[in-house]
Amino acid sequence: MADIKLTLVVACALVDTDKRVLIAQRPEGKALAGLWEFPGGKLEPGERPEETLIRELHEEIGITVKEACLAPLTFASHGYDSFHLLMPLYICRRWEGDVIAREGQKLAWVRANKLRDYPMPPADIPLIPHLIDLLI
Ligand code: 9L3
Ligand code: MG
Repeated sequence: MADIKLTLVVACALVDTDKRVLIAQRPEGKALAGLWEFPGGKLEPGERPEETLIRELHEEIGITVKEACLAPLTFASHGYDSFHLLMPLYICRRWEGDVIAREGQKLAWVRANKLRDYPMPPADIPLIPHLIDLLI
């Protein structure tokens, strides 16, 4: 089998006190524009997944998260033509600061059993049942 590029991305289910989950719409001009995703992004060289998530959550939605408040929940995996995406999903219920769309993206707080109403990238869709089991 030919070598295939493995891309590591980390994502977070941010859960509020009403058990709603934050999703963000990918902006125009980016890959998968218009689809709704659990916030996160690619690991930079040398980063641990938790460090990536803390950085991305601050960059994208302005919040400060302590590493102890990030708990791993499951993994997503999806094979594209030119790379394989592996994406751990963390859950976070405590953070500091207000959630704000720092990149102009649309944000939505959604109950886990309504997440299927939002078109998502293929890697994110199989994560929904895990969130339903946990939160509904
Ligand atoms: N991706 C999929 N679901 C997510 C995230 C955060 C990312 N919840 C995919 C989209 C891109 C790749 O991972 O193919 C890298 O994401 P970005 O760096 O373009 O945000
Ligand atoms: Mg991102």
